Amino acid sequence: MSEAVPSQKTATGERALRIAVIGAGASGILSGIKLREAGIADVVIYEKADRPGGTWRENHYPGLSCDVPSHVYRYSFEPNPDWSRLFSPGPEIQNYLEAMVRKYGLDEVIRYDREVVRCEWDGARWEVELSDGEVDHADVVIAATGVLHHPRTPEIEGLERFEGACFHSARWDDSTVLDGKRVGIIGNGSTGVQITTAVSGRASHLSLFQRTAQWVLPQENPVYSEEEKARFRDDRELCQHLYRELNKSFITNFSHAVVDAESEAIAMVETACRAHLDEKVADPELKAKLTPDYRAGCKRLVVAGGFYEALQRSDTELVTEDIESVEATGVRTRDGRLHPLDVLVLATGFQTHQFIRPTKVIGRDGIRLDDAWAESNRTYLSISVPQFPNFFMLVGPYSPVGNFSLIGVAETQLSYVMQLIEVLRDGRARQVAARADATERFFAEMVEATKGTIWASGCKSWYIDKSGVPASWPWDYDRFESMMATPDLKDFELL
Ligand code: N01
Repeated sequence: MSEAVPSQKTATGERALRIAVIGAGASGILSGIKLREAGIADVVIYEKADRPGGTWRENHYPGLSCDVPSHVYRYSFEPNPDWSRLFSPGPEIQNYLEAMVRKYGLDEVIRYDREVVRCEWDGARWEVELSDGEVDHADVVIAATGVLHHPRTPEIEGLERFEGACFHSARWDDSTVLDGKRVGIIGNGSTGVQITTAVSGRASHLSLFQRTAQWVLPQENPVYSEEEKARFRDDRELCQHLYRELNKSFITNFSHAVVDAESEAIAMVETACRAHLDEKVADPELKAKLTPDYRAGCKRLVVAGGFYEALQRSDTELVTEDIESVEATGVRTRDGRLHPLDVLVLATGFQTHQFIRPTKVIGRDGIRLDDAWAESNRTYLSISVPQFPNFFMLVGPYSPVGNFSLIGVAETQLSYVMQLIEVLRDGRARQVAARADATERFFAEMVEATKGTIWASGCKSWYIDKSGVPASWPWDYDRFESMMATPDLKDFELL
Protein backbone atom coordinates (compact mmCIF):
# COMPACT_ATOMS: atom_id res chain seq x y z
CA MET A 1 0.00 0.00 0.00
CA SER A 2 1.49 3.36 -0.98
CA GLU A 3 1.35 6.29 1.42
CA ALA A 4 -0.53 9.53 0.82
CA VAL A 5 2.39 11.92 0.52
CA PRO A 6 2.07 15.66 -0.06
CA SER A 7 3.17 16.66 -3.54
CA GLN A 8 6.74 18.00 -3.87
CA LYS A 9 8.17 20.60 -6.21
CA THR A 10 10.38 19.57 -9.11
CA ALA A 11 13.85 21.06 -9.71
CA THR A 12 12.23 23.56 -12.10
CA GLY A 13 9.84 24.67 -9.39
CA GLU A 14 6.74 22.93 -10.72
CA ARG A 15 4.53 20.97 -8.44
CA ALA A 16 5.32 17.27 -8.93
CA LEU A 17 2.10 15.45 -9.63
CA ARG A 18 1.28 11.80 -9.49
CA ILE A 19 -1.17 10.94 -12.23
CA ALA A 20 -3.17 7.72 -12.38
CA VAL A 21 -4.59 6.80 -15.76
CA ILE A 22 -7.27 4.13 -15.87
CA GLY A 23 -7.08 1.89 -18.92
CA ALA A 24 -4.32 1.08 -21.39
CA GLY A 25 -6.39 1.32 -24.55
CA ALA A 26 -5.74 3.86 -27.29
CA SER A 27 -6.48 6.88 -25.07
CA GLY A 28 -4.66 5.53 -22.00
CA ILE A 29 -1.56 4.82 -24.08
CA LEU A 30 -1.85 8.31 -25.55
CA SER A 31 -2.02 9.76 -22.02
CA GLY A 32 1.09 7.87 -20.98
CA ILE A 33 3.02 9.16 -23.98
CA LYS A 34 1.94 12.79 -23.68
CA LEU A 35 2.19 13.11 -19.90
CA ARG A 36 5.73 11.78 -19.90
CA GLU A 37 6.66 13.95 -22.86
CA ALA A 38 5.47 16.94 -20.80
CA GLY A 39 7.95 15.98 -18.09
CA ILE A 40 5.48 14.38 -15.70
CA ALA A 41 7.45 11.38 -14.53
CA ASP A 42 5.13 10.02 -11.89
CA VAL A 43 2.52 8.38 -14.09
CA VAL A 44 0.88 5.04 -13.52
CA ILE A 45 -1.55 3.36 -15.90
CA TYR A 46 -3.82 0.76 -14.38
CA GLU A 47 -5.02 -1.88 -16.82
CA LYS A 48 -7.39 -4.65 -15.81
CA ALA A 49 -6.18 -7.05 -18.51
CA ASP A 50 -2.76 -8.53 -19.09
CA ARG A 51 -2.15 -6.62 -22.33
CA PRO A 52 -2.76 -3.11 -23.67
CA GLY A 53 -5.12 -2.38 -26.56
CA GLY A 54 -8.57 -1.76 -25.08
CA THR A 55 -11.30 -2.46 -27.57
CA TRP A 56 -8.78 -3.89 -30.06
CA ARG A 57 -7.62 -6.41 -27.46
CA GLU A 58 -11.13 -7.28 -26.30
CA ASN A 59 -12.53 -7.79 -29.80
CA HIS A 60 -11.07 -10.57 -31.89
CA TYR A 61 -14.07 -11.87 -33.75
CA PRO A 62 -13.74 -13.06 -37.36
CA GLY A 63 -13.91 -10.16 -39.80
CA LEU A 64 -12.96 -7.51 -37.21
CA SER A 65 -11.78 -4.43 -38.98
CA CYS A 66 -11.93 -0.69 -38.52
CA ASP A 67 -14.31 1.27 -40.70
CA VAL A 68 -12.35 4.49 -40.20
CA PRO A 69 -9.47 4.69 -42.73
CA SER A 70 -6.17 3.33 -41.43
CA HIS A 71 -4.21 6.51 -42.06
CA VAL A 72 -6.69 8.41 -39.87
CA TYR A 73 -7.18 5.78 -37.21
CA ARG A 74 -3.77 6.27 -35.58
CA TYR A 75 -1.98 8.83 -33.47
CA SER A 76 -1.47 12.07 -35.39
CA PHE A 77 2.21 12.05 -34.38
CA GLU A 78 2.86 8.40 -35.22
CA PRO A 79 2.23 7.69 -38.89
CA ASN A 80 2.34 4.05 -39.83
CA PRO A 81 3.53 3.41 -43.38
CA ASP A 82 2.80 -0.29 -43.10
CA TRP A 83 -0.99 -0.45 -42.91
CA SER A 84 -1.94 -3.27 -45.23
CA ARG A 85 -5.24 -1.79 -46.44
CA LEU A 86 -7.30 1.35 -46.70
CA PHE A 87 -9.26 0.07 -43.66
CA SER A 88 -7.21 -1.91 -41.16
CA PRO A 89 -8.01 -5.39 -39.91
CA GLY A 90 -8.38 -5.31 -36.10
CA PRO A 91 -5.20 -7.26 -35.29
CA GLU A 92 -3.09 -4.65 -37.13
CA ILE A 93 -4.45 -1.92 -34.88
CA GLN A 94 -3.74 -4.06 -31.83
CA ASN A 95 -0.16 -4.57 -33.10
CA TYR A 96 0.20 -0.82 -33.69
CA LEU A 97 -0.92 -0.01 -30.15
CA GLU A 98 1.41 -2.63 -28.69
CA ALA A 99 4.24 -1.17 -30.79
CA MET A 100 3.49 2.27 -29.32
CA VAL A 101 3.71 0.86 -25.81
CA ARG A 102 7.13 -0.60 -26.66
CA LYS A 103 8.41 2.47 -28.49
CA TYR A 104 7.52 4.83 -25.64
CA GLY A 105 8.64 2.44 -22.90
CA LEU A 106 5.18 2.43 -21.34
CA ASP A 107 5.54 -1.04 -19.87
CA GLU A 108 7.47 0.79 -17.14
CA VAL A 109 4.31 2.58 -16.07
CA ILE A 110 1.49 0.24 -17.03
CA ARG A 111 0.43 -2.07 -14.25
CA TYR A 112 -1.37 -4.97 -15.89
CA ASP A 113 -3.99 -7.17 -14.26
CA ARG A 114 -4.89 -4.27 -11.99
CA GLU A 115 -8.53 -3.28 -12.04
CA VAL A 116 -9.46 -0.01 -10.38
CA VAL A 117 -12.59 -0.56 -8.29
CA ARG A 118 -12.82 2.77 -6.44
CA CYS A 119 -11.55 6.33 -6.81
CA GLU A 120 -12.32 8.55 -3.85
CA TRP A 121 -11.33 12.18 -3.30
CA ASP A 122 -9.87 12.49 0.19
CA GLY A 123 -9.86 16.28 0.25
CA ALA A 124 -6.44 16.65 -1.33
CA ARG A 125 -5.84 13.67 -3.58
CA TRP A 126 -7.55 10.67 -5.13
CA GLU A 127 -7.45 7.39 -3.30
CA VAL A 128 -7.33 4.74 -5.99
CA GLU A 129 -8.27 1.25 -4.87
CA LEU A 130 -7.52 -1.84 -6.91
CA SER A 131 -9.43 -5.12 -6.94
CA ASP A 132 -6.73 -6.84 -4.86
CA GLY A 133 -7.22 -4.26 -2.08
CA GLU A 134 -4.08 -2.24 -2.85
CA VAL A 135 -4.58 1.50 -2.47
CA ASP A 136 -2.65 4.16 -4.38
CA HIS A 137 -2.88 7.95 -4.14
CA ALA A 138 -2.82 10.32 -7.08
CA ASP A 139 -3.19 14.06 -7.57
CA VAL A 140 -5.00 13.54 -10.86
CA VAL A 141 -7.05 10.69 -12.29
CA ILE A 142 -7.60 10.33 -16.01
CA ALA A 143 -10.37 7.90 -16.89
CA ALA A 144 -9.43 6.44 -20.26
CA THR A 145 -11.94 3.63 -19.99
CA GLY A 146 -13.64 3.73 -23.38
CA VAL A 147 -17.23 3.76 -24.59
CA LEU A 148 -17.84 0.43 -26.31
CA HIS A 149 -16.61 -1.54 -23.41
CA HIS A 150 -19.29 -3.29 -21.34
CA PRO A 151 -21.01 -5.99 -23.43
CA ARG A 152 -24.80 -5.93 -23.50
CA THR A 153 -26.25 -9.40 -23.12
CA PRO A 154 -29.82 -9.55 -24.43
CA GLU A 155 -32.64 -10.61 -22.18
CA ILE A 156 -34.01 -13.48 -24.22
CA GLU A 157 -36.01 -16.17 -22.56
CA GLY A 158 -34.09 -19.44 -22.29
CA LEU A 159 -30.71 -18.05 -23.38
CA GLU A 160 -28.99 -19.91 -20.55
CA ARG A 161 -30.47 -23.21 -21.73
CA PHE A 162 -28.63 -23.22 -25.06
CA GLU A 163 -26.35 -26.25 -25.16
CA GLY A 164 -24.02 -25.17 -27.94
CA ALA A 165 -21.30 -22.52 -27.72
CA CYS A 166 -22.74 -19.10 -26.94
CA PHE A 167 -20.79 -15.89 -26.40
CA HIS A 168 -20.89 -12.14 -26.90
CA SER A 169 -18.95 -10.79 -29.88
CA ALA A 170 -16.55 -9.01 -27.50
CA ARG A 171 -15.94 -12.26 -25.60
CA TRP A 172 -15.22 -14.36 -28.66
CA ASP A 173 -14.22 -17.93 -27.88
CA ASP A 174 -11.35 -18.62 -30.29
CA SER A 175 -11.51 -22.34 -29.51
CA THR A 176 -15.01 -22.67 -30.98
CA VAL A 177 -15.02 -24.27 -34.41
CA LEU A 178 -17.23 -22.47 -36.93
CA ASP A 179 -16.36 -24.36 -40.08
CA GLY A 180 -19.11 -26.74 -41.06
CA LYS A 181 -21.23 -25.71 -38.05
CA ARG A 182 -24.67 -24.12 -37.85
CA VAL A 183 -24.03 -20.59 -36.64
CA GLY A 184 -26.57 -18.03 -35.48
CA ILE A 185 -25.79 -14.33 -35.03
CA ILE A 186 -28.13 -12.07 -33.09
CA GLY A 187 -27.63 -8.43 -34.06
CA ASN A 188 -26.79 -6.67 -37.32
CA GLY A 189 -24.91 -3.59 -36.15
CA SER A 190 -21.35 -2.98 -37.40
CA THR A 191 -20.19 -6.05 -35.49
CA GLY A 192 -22.89 -8.47 -36.64
CA VAL A 193 -22.40 -7.32 -40.23
CA GLN A 194 -18.63 -7.91 -40.09
CA ILE A 195 -19.04 -11.35 -38.51
CA THR A 196 -21.74 -12.37 -40.98
CA THR A 197 -19.56 -11.38 -43.92
CA ALA A 198 -16.58 -13.31 -42.53
CA VAL A 199 -18.40 -16.46 -41.39
CA SER A 200 -20.82 -16.89 -44.27
CA GLY A 201 -19.41 -19.67 -46.42
CA ARG A 202 -17.47 -21.19 -43.54
CA ALA A 203 -20.52 -22.24 -41.53
CA SER A 204 -22.64 -25.04 -42.96
CA HIS A 205 -25.57 -22.73 -42.31
CA LEU A 206 -25.61 -19.18 -41.00
CA SER A 207 -28.69 -17.43 -39.62
CA LEU A 208 -28.50 -13.70 -39.04
CA PHE A 209 -31.28 -12.61 -36.68
CA GLN A 210 -32.17 -9.03 -37.58
CA ARG A 211 -34.54 -7.02 -35.39
CA THR A 212 -34.15 -3.73 -37.25
CA ALA A 213 -32.74 -3.23 -40.74
CA GLN A 214 -29.54 -1.17 -41.05
CA TRP A 215 -28.38 1.27 -43.67
CA VAL A 216 -25.08 0.05 -45.09
CA LEU A 217 -22.63 2.40 -46.76
CA PRO A 218 -20.51 0.47 -49.28
CA GLN A 219 -16.87 -0.01 -48.48
CA GLU A 220 -14.07 -0.91 -50.85
CA ASN A 221 -10.98 -2.02 -49.01
CA PRO A 222 -8.00 -2.07 -51.37
CA VAL A 223 -4.60 -3.26 -50.19
CA TYR A 224 -1.67 -0.85 -50.14
CA SER A 225 0.95 -2.13 -52.56
CA GLU A 226 4.57 -2.61 -51.46
CA GLU A 227 5.47 0.42 -53.62
CA GLU A 228 2.92 2.59 -51.83
CA LYS A 229 4.14 1.45 -48.43
CA ALA A 230 7.73 2.15 -49.47
CA ARG A 231 6.70 5.68 -50.50
CA PHE A 232 4.99 6.21 -47.13
CA ARG A 233 8.11 4.90 -45.39
CA ASP A 234 10.43 7.21 -47.35
CA ASP A 235 8.26 10.27 -47.05
CA ARG A 236 6.77 10.86 -43.64
CA GLU A 237 5.15 14.05 -44.93
CA LEU A 238 3.18 11.96 -47.45
CA CYS A 239 1.65 10.00 -44.57
CA GLN A 240 0.87 13.21 -42.72
CA HIS A 241 -0.65 14.73 -45.84
CA LEU A 242 -2.86 11.68 -46.23
CA TYR A 243 -3.87 11.97 -42.58
CA ARG A 244 -4.90 15.58 -43.04
CA GLU A 245 -6.76 14.94 -46.30
CA LEU A 246 -8.64 11.88 -45.06
CA ASN A 247 -9.40 13.64 -41.81
CA LYS A 248 -10.82 16.57 -43.68
CA SER A 249 -12.96 14.61 -46.10
CA PHE A 250 -14.01 11.74 -43.88
CA ILE A 251 -14.35 13.32 -40.48
CA THR A 252 -15.10 16.96 -41.09
CA ASN A 253 -17.59 16.45 -43.94
CA PHE A 254 -19.30 13.57 -42.20
CA SER A 255 -19.59 15.58 -39.00
CA HIS A 256 -21.38 18.39 -40.86
CA ALA A 257 -23.81 15.83 -42.24
CA VAL A 258 -24.79 14.04 -39.03
CA VAL A 259 -25.36 17.14 -36.93
CA ASP A 260 -27.82 18.61 -39.43
CA ALA A 261 -30.69 16.27 -40.21
CA GLU A 262 -31.83 18.65 -42.97
CA SER A 263 -28.46 18.86 -44.69
CA GLU A 264 -27.89 17.81 -48.26
CA ALA A 265 -24.84 15.89 -47.09
CA ILE A 266 -26.85 13.50 -44.90
CA ALA A 267 -29.39 13.02 -47.70
CA MET A 268 -26.48 12.03 -49.94
CA VAL A 269 -25.39 9.41 -47.42
CA GLU A 270 -28.84 7.85 -47.63
CA THR A 271 -28.78 7.99 -51.42
CA ALA A 272 -25.44 6.15 -51.41
CA CYS A 273 -26.80 3.48 -49.02
CA ARG A 274 -29.94 3.03 -51.14
CA ALA A 275 -27.90 2.74 -54.32
CA HIS A 276 -25.72 0.13 -52.61
CA LEU A 277 -28.79 -1.93 -51.68
CA ASP A 278 -30.30 -1.51 -55.16
CA GLU A 279 -27.09 -2.55 -56.82
CA LYS A 280 -26.45 -5.61 -54.69
CA VAL A 281 -29.90 -7.02 -53.93
CA ALA A 282 -32.33 -7.77 -56.75
CA ASP A 283 -34.88 -9.91 -54.89
CA PRO A 284 -37.68 -7.48 -53.88
CA GLU A 285 -38.62 -9.48 -50.79
CA LEU A 286 -35.06 -9.52 -49.45
CA LYS A 287 -34.62 -5.87 -50.39
CA ALA A 288 -37.73 -4.94 -48.44
CA LYS A 289 -36.44 -6.76 -45.39
CA LEU A 290 -33.14 -4.93 -45.66
CA THR A 291 -34.65 -1.47 -46.11
CA PRO A 292 -34.75 0.54 -42.87
CA ASP A 293 -37.79 2.61 -41.92
CA TYR A 294 -35.71 5.40 -40.40
CA ARG A 295 -33.14 7.77 -41.85
CA ALA A 296 -29.56 6.82 -42.72
CA GLY A 297 -27.15 7.97 -40.03
CA CYS A 298 -29.79 7.85 -37.27
CA LYS A 299 -28.23 4.68 -35.95
CA ARG A 300 -24.45 4.57 -36.17
CA LEU A 301 -23.85 3.95 -39.85
CA VAL A 302 -22.62 0.52 -40.87
CA VAL A 303 -19.82 0.78 -43.41
CA ALA A 304 -19.14 -2.55 -45.05
CA GLY A 305 -18.39 -4.40 -48.25
CA GLY A 306 -19.50 -7.94 -49.07
CA PHE A 307 -22.38 -8.07 -46.58
CA TYR A 308 -25.25 -8.18 -49.08
CA GLU A 309 -23.36 -10.74 -51.16
CA ALA A 310 -22.90 -12.92 -48.06
CA LEU A 311 -26.60 -12.75 -47.22
CA GLN A 312 -27.49 -14.04 -50.66
CA ARG A 313 -25.48 -17.23 -50.40
CA SER A 314 -27.60 -20.36 -50.30
CA ASP A 315 -26.13 -21.34 -46.93
CA THR A 316 -26.93 -17.97 -45.34
CA GLU A 317 -30.29 -16.74 -44.17
CA LEU A 318 -31.61 -13.41 -42.98
CA VAL A 319 -34.19 -14.07 -40.27
CA THR A 320 -36.46 -11.11 -39.61
CA GLU A 321 -39.10 -12.89 -37.58
CA ASP A 322 -38.82 -11.83 -33.92
CA ILE A 323 -37.00 -14.14 -31.55
CA GLU A 324 -39.33 -15.77 -29.07
CA SER A 325 -36.88 -17.81 -27.03
CA VAL A 326 -33.66 -19.75 -27.05
CA GLU A 327 -33.85 -23.50 -26.52
CA ALA A 328 -31.21 -26.15 -25.92
CA THR A 329 -30.73 -26.75 -29.64
CA GLY A 330 -31.38 -23.39 -31.21
CA VAL A 331 -33.41 -20.21 -31.50
CA ARG A 332 -37.19 -20.27 -31.80
CA THR A 333 -38.84 -17.40 -33.63
CA ARG A 334 -42.38 -16.12 -33.13
CA ASP A 335 -43.66 -17.99 -36.17
CA GLY A 336 -42.96 -21.19 -34.20
CA ARG A 337 -39.92 -22.16 -36.26
CA LEU A 338 -36.87 -23.60 -34.50
CA HIS A 339 -33.55 -22.56 -36.06
CA PRO A 340 -31.16 -25.37 -35.05
CA LEU A 341 -27.70 -24.06 -34.09
CA ASP A 342 -24.32 -25.28 -32.86
CA VAL A 343 -22.99 -21.80 -32.13
CA LEU A 344 -24.88 -18.67 -31.08
CA VAL A 345 -23.11 -15.30 -31.27
CA LEU A 346 -24.54 -12.32 -29.42
CA ALA A 347 -23.55 -9.31 -31.51
CA THR A 348 -25.87 -7.28 -29.35
CA GLY A 349 -23.73 -4.25 -28.62
CA PHE A 350 -22.59 -2.50 -25.49
CA GLN A 351 -23.83 -0.62 -22.46
CA THR A 352 -22.61 2.61 -23.92
CA HIS A 353 -23.54 4.96 -21.08
CA GLN A 354 -21.57 3.22 -18.34
CA PHE A 355 -18.18 4.80 -19.01
CA ILE A 356 -15.89 4.30 -15.99
CA ARG A 357 -18.61 2.58 -13.97
CA PRO A 358 -18.94 0.06 -12.23
CA THR A 359 -15.77 1.59 -10.71
CA LYS A 360 -17.06 3.65 -7.77
CA VAL A 361 -16.07 7.27 -8.18
CA ILE A 362 -16.65 9.46 -5.14
CA GLY A 363 -15.94 13.16 -5.28
CA ARG A 364 -16.08 16.00 -2.75
CA ASP A 365 -18.33 15.53 0.26
CA GLY A 366 -18.97 11.90 -0.60
CA ILE A 367 -20.82 12.66 -3.85
CA ARG A 368 -20.97 9.56 -6.01
CA LEU A 369 -20.67 9.74 -9.76
CA ASP A 370 -23.66 7.40 -9.96
CA ASP A 371 -25.74 10.00 -8.11
CA ALA A 372 -24.31 12.97 -10.00
CA TRP A 373 -25.30 11.13 -13.18
CA ALA A 374 -28.65 9.84 -11.90
CA GLU A 375 -30.62 11.69 -14.60
CA SER A 376 -28.02 11.82 -17.34
CA ASN A 377 -24.26 11.78 -17.71
CA ARG A 378 -23.68 15.52 -17.24
CA THR A 379 -20.20 16.69 -17.96
CA TYR A 380 -18.55 19.90 -18.93
CA LEU A 381 -17.15 19.44 -22.44
CA SER A 382 -17.17 15.65 -21.89
CA ILE A 383 -14.13 15.85 -19.67
CA SER A 384 -14.95 17.26 -16.23
CA VAL A 385 -17.73 16.86 -13.63
CA PRO A 386 -18.44 19.47 -10.93
CA GLN A 387 -17.33 18.34 -7.46
CA PHE A 388 -14.91 15.80 -8.93
CA PRO A 389 -11.68 17.80 -8.84
CA ASN A 390 -8.66 16.74 -10.88
CA PHE A 391 -10.72 13.97 -12.43
CA PHE A 392 -10.76 14.03 -16.21
CA MET A 393 -12.34 11.76 -18.78
CA LEU A 394 -11.23 10.95 -22.29
CA VAL A 395 -13.98 10.02 -24.76
CA GLY A 396 -16.45 10.73 -21.97
CA PRO A 397 -20.18 11.37 -22.34
CA TYR A 398 -21.18 13.49 -25.35
CA SER A 399 -17.83 13.19 -27.06
CA PRO A 400 -18.02 12.92 -30.84
CA VAL A 401 -18.64 9.18 -31.18
CA GLY A 402 -19.95 7.00 -33.94
CA ASN A 403 -18.17 7.06 -37.25
CA PHE A 404 -15.23 9.18 -36.02
CA SER A 405 -11.71 8.17 -35.05
CA LEU A 406 -11.86 8.02 -31.28
CA ILE A 407 -8.07 8.29 -31.28
CA GLY A 408 -8.34 11.77 -32.80
CA VAL A 409 -11.08 12.68 -30.34
CA ALA A 410 -8.92 11.55 -27.42
CA GLU A 411 -5.93 13.56 -28.71
CA THR A 412 -7.96 16.76 -28.82
CA GLN A 413 -9.39 16.14 -25.35
CA LEU A 414 -6.05 15.19 -23.85
CA SER A 415 -4.43 18.35 -25.11
CA TYR A 416 -7.19 20.30 -23.28
CA VAL A 417 -6.74 18.21 -20.12
CA MET A 418 -2.97 18.80 -20.26
CA GLN A 419 -3.61 22.53 -20.10
CA LEU A 420 -5.67 22.02 -16.93
CA ILE A 421 -2.94 19.82 -15.50
CA GLU A 422 -0.52 22.68 -16.21
CA VAL A 423 -2.65 24.88 -13.94
CA LEU A 424 -2.03 22.36 -11.17
CA ARG A 425 1.66 22.05 -11.95
CA ASP A 426 2.47 25.72 -12.03
CA GLY A 427 0.68 26.33 -8.75
CA ARG A 428 -2.30 28.35 -9.99
CA ALA A 429 -4.52 25.83 -8.20
CA ARG A 430 -4.40 22.53 -6.36
CA GLN A 431 -7.87 21.51 -7.51
CA VAL A 432 -9.57 21.99 -10.86
CA ALA A 433 -13.17 21.00 -11.58
CA ALA A 434 -15.82 22.36 -13.89
CA ARG A 435 -18.20 24.83 -12.25
CA ALA A 436 -21.74 23.59 -11.77
CA ASP A 437 -23.32 26.58 -13.55
CA ALA A 438 -20.97 26.26 -16.53
CA THR A 439 -21.76 22.57 -16.76
CA GLU A 440 -25.52 23.17 -16.63
CA ARG A 441 -25.26 25.88 -19.28
CA PHE A 442 -23.11 23.73 -21.55
CA PHE A 443 -25.27 20.67 -21.05
CA ALA A 444 -28.50 22.55 -21.77
CA GLU A 445 -27.02 24.01 -24.98
CA MET A 446 -25.88 20.58 -26.00
CA VAL A 447 -29.21 18.88 -25.36
CA GLU A 448 -30.94 21.62 -27.34
CA ALA A 449 -28.50 21.16 -30.22
CA THR A 450 -29.02 17.38 -30.34
CA LYS A 451 -32.60 18.03 -31.50
CA GLY A 452 -31.41 19.02 -34.95
CA THR A 453 -29.12 16.05 -35.43
CA ILE A 454 -29.81 12.98 -37.49
CA TRP A 455 -29.54 10.83 -34.33
CA ALA A 456 -32.74 12.42 -33.02
CA SER A 457 -34.66 11.82 -36.25
CA GLY A 458 -36.55 8.81 -34.91
CA CYS A 459 -34.83 5.48 -34.34
CA LYS A 460 -33.50 3.38 -31.50
CA SER A 461 -29.74 3.43 -31.19
CA TRP A 462 -26.90 3.10 -28.73
CA TYR A 463 -26.42 6.89 -28.86
CA ILE A 464 -29.67 7.50 -26.98
CA ASP A 465 -29.19 7.73 -23.23
CA LYS A 466 -31.70 7.07 -20.49
CA SER A 467 -33.03 10.61 -20.71
CA GLY A 468 -33.86 9.96 -24.35
CA VAL A 469 -31.15 12.25 -25.75
CA PRO A 470 -28.50 11.16 -28.25
CA ALA A 471 -25.28 11.39 -26.24
CA SER A 472 -22.94 12.52 -28.96
CA TRP A 473 -21.31 15.87 -29.70
CA PRO A 474 -24.15 17.70 -31.48
CA TRP A 475 -22.08 20.28 -33.33
CA ASP A 476 -19.64 19.79 -36.14
CA TYR A 477 -16.07 18.65 -35.67
CA ASP A 478 -14.63 22.11 -36.29
CA ARG A 479 -16.56 23.40 -33.31
CA PHE A 480 -15.32 20.49 -31.22
CA GLU A 481 -11.74 21.35 -32.08
CA SER A 482 -12.17 25.07 -31.54
CA MET A 483 -13.99 24.67 -28.21
CA MET A 484 -11.37 22.21 -27.03
CA ALA A 485 -8.39 24.34 -28.10
CA THR A 486 -7.97 26.25 -24.81
CA PRO A 487 -9.84 25.90 -21.53
CA ASP A 488 -11.83 28.90 -20.46
CA LEU A 489 -10.75 28.94 -16.83
CA LYS A 490 -13.78 31.05 -15.89
CA ASP A 491 -15.80 27.85 -16.31
CA PHE A 492 -13.67 26.04 -13.75
CA GLU A 493 -13.52 26.20 -10.02
CA LEU A 494 -9.87 26.60 -9.12
CA LEU A 495 -9.03 25.97 -5.47
O1 N01 B 1 -23.61 -3.09 -31.54
P1 N01 B 1 -24.90 -2.25 -31.95
P2 N01 B 1 -22.32 -3.46 -32.42
N1 N01 B 1 -32.88 -9.19 -29.82
O2 N01 B 1 -25.43 -1.72 -30.67
C1 N01 B 1 -29.37 -6.11 -31.82
C2 N01 B 1 -18.49 0.09 -33.04
N2 N01 B 1 -17.91 -0.85 -33.97
O3 N01 B 1 -21.42 -4.26 -31.54
O4 N01 B 1 -31.06 -2.40 -33.92
C3 N01 B 1 -32.51 -9.00 -31.08
O5 N01 B 1 -24.63 -1.31 -33.06
C4 N01 B 1 -29.67 -4.69 -32.19
O6 N01 B 1 -30.95 -4.61 -32.76
P3 N01 B 1 -31.74 -3.18 -32.82
C5 N01 B 1 -19.43 1.00 -33.78
O7 N01 B 1 -19.39 2.28 -33.22
C6 N01 B 1 -17.02 -0.35 -34.81
O8 N01 B 1 -22.68 -4.00 -33.72
O9 N01 B 1 -31.56 -2.55 -31.48
N3 N01 B 1 -31.56 -8.15 -31.48
C7 N01 B 1 -28.53 -4.41 -33.16
O10 N01 B 1 -28.77 -4.95 -34.41
C8 N01 B 1 -20.74 0.34 -33.54
O11 N01 B 1 -21.85 1.14 -33.77
C9 N01 B 1 -16.46 -1.16 -35.72
O12 N01 B 1 -33.13 -3.54 -33.12
C10 N01 B 1 -30.96 -7.45 -30.52
C11 N01 B 1 -27.37 -5.18 -32.52
O13 N01 B 1 -27.95 -6.16 -31.67
C12 N01 B 1 -20.56 -0.09 -32.12
O14 N01 B 1 -19.25 -0.60 -32.08
C13 N01 B 1 -16.82 -2.50 -35.80
C14 N01 B 1 -31.27 -7.59 -29.16
C15 N01 B 1 -26.47 -4.30 -31.70
O15 N01 B 1 -25.87 -3.37 -32.53
C16 N01 B 1 -21.49 -1.14 -31.64
O16 N01 B 1 -21.68 -2.08 -32.70
C17 N01 B 1 -17.74 -2.98 -34.93
C18 N01 B 1 -32.29 -8.51 -28.83
N4 N01 B 1 -32.68 -8.68 -27.56
C19 N01 B 1 -18.29 -2.15 -34.00
N5 N01 B 1 -30.48 -6.76 -28.44
C20 N01 B 1 -15.47 -0.57 -36.61
O17 N01 B 1 -15.34 -1.00 -37.72
C21 N01 B 1 -29.70 -6.11 -29.33
N6 N01 B 1 -29.98 -6.53 -30.58
C22 N01 B 1 -14.68 0.59 -36.11
